[in-house]
Amino acid sequence: MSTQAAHLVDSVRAVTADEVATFRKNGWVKLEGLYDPELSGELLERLKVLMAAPVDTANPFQGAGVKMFKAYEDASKADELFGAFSHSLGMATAARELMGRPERFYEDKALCKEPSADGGGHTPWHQDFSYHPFDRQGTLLFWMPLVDCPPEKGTMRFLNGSHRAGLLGRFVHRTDGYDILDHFPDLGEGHTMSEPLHLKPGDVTVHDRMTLHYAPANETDSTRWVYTVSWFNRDALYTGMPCHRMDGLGLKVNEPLEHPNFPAITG
Ligand SMILES: O=C(O)CCC(=O)C(=O)O
Repeated sequence: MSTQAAHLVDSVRAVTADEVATFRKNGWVKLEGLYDPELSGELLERLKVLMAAPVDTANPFQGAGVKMFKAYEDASKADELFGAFSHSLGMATAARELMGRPERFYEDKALCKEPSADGGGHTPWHQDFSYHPFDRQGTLLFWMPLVDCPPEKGTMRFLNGSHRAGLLGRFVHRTDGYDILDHFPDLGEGHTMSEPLHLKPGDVTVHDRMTLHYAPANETDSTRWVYTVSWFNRDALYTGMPCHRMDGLGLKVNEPLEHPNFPAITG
């Protein structure tokens, strides 16, 4: 990797005490200018190349044309800049500071939402946690637009404080429009909804994967290019729940997820 690229990766700044407090209180936080916007421009060019190439259709999430967004997993394995950024000490440190405990790298995924005029839809209200085989909480996700993202491009909204609401179940698979807030209408009354967000390249939202969130459809005329990196509690034990990320890796139920795919990144 060039010196300039390494310099861009090193641009990840420290999170502040106020940001940590907001994250713990609301279950999410906006981090303005977490890293140099020049890095997002570089990542965007590389992502476009990766996603233009034929994809591994055996992986149901790799480039699958789901309506909420087009997902591309593991750019970190395909491209050294994505690898260096997603696994950087700066990101690992931010994850640890926000969650208040050591974290392990989990996964990276691009989520590209097409304009609604081209068939892109909204991402329904959900919690992420119930889709992953961890025996304990402490997972978080960095959501990083690689292009300017005003609210109408589909930035996420959160229910403040809902990370303490408990595990509420899976709803995203439903095709009848019924979502988690229809099932638990009181939730929407007990928690205020975050304001619409305008994120610029370099800005990030981070959410606890217990926090309820959704993203509206992209009402602009260009793709919402977003890159995400997530982390999980380093003490978590594997539950054995089927998950394409873990299946076939030889992990043992009730044991830590010690595997090169999930490194503990320390300074
Ligand atoms: O990007 C989106 O539309 C939703 C993403 C999301 O729900 C997540 O990353 O947990």
